[in-house]
Amino acid sequence: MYDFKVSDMTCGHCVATVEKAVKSADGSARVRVDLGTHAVKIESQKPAAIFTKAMQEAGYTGELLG
Ligand SMILES: [Cu+2]
Repeated sequence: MYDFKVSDMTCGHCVATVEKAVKSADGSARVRVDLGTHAVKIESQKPAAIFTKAMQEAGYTGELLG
């Protein structure tokens, strides 16, 4: 489980874009987004770096908290 904070995710459209980016990096990842706290929790066997990169490419700054 990776805990990301995506501070520049501000609306439902951002949530959809971030979710899509996560799924494009790992199609079997499970992702839960809380817009209020800018939290993006990802369950995946793949390394966290691929999600950081995918979010960056989608235009968002994903900060890995743990
Ligand atoms: Cu938005």
